[in-house]
Amino acid sequence: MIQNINWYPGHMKKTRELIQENLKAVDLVIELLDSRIPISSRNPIIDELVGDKRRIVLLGKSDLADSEETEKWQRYFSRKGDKTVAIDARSGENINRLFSILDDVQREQNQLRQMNRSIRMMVVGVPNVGKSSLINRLIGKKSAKTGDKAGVTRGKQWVTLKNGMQLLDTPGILWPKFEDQRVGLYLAFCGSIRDEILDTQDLAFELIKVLEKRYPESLQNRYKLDEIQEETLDNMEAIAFKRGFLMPGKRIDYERTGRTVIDEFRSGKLGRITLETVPSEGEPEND
Ligand SMILES: Nc1nc2c(ncn2[C@@H]2O[C@H](COP(=O)(O)OP(=O)(O)OP(=O)(O)O)[C@@H](O)[C@H]2O)c(=O)[nH]1
Ligand SMILES: [Mg+2]
Repeated sequence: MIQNINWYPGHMKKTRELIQENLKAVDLVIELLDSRIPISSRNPIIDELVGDKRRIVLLGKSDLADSEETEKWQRYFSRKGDKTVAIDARSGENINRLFSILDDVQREQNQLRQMNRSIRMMVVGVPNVGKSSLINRLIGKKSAKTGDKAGVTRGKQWVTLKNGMQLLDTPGILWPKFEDQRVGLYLAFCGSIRDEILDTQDLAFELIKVLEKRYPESLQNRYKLDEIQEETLDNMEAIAFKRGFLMPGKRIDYERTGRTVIDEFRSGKLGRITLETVPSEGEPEND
């Protein structure tokens, strides 16, 4: 049930330890967020973990998000002082922009330290946000694993990026922190929580409810609905009828309807959708 989405305190502790340990070995942290839910996909402990380390904020899966909203988010994070780039690891969009920022950081660091070496970095983010896809993009085809590096804790695997920089090859999974139920829901919508622990029908119901408010026209167009009705259940049933998701006796197949809406949202078939908008006065505007 939706009410029971939860995280395990043990995960959080392990993550914290792992990231803290790995942080010692890097100059820079690449924080990967989901463009559709930049607040919910951001683990609040990251600020504390990263401390004074340089950080680049990436708005990932930007191809699935509303580009106007993504631009607003970019400005929001830039105002907070972090270099921010919206990327699409599938097409490689803006990866070059990221590389040029990495160059700048390396130049700065080398000037500061009066040295000349490649910067080292790690990628952190919630499950399924696209960490591995990003890392593969950064590595490109020609790179090779470099194995342990002298002076770095044994066992850590480094990979060399296209531009010669070093990246820790185990992405830091930040287990989501559910400050409220909404955060859990939004992470579930976007696939950061294992579907096995979720109830498809409930989840879809909640997603439709959010879409009714934020993107009614997307729902209406995709499912050819005559209108958006007041009650979410009515809209869900209308979707089922339009798609013919009925069981013997004309009973509605809620499971299949729910699965379809969730899958079509996640794959972008419902259009480019951003669920969380930039907060105006400190608080996220959620619906
Ligand atoms: N549309 C779109 N899909 C993406 C993008 N980046 C990753 N994906 C997809 O998102 C899913 C998860 O990507 P991964 O790179 O495995 O994510 P991860 O963060 O490494 O996931 P975990 O290792 O499970 O934590 C895959 O189906 C990817 O194809 C993107 O920029 N756009
Ligand atoms: Mg991965």
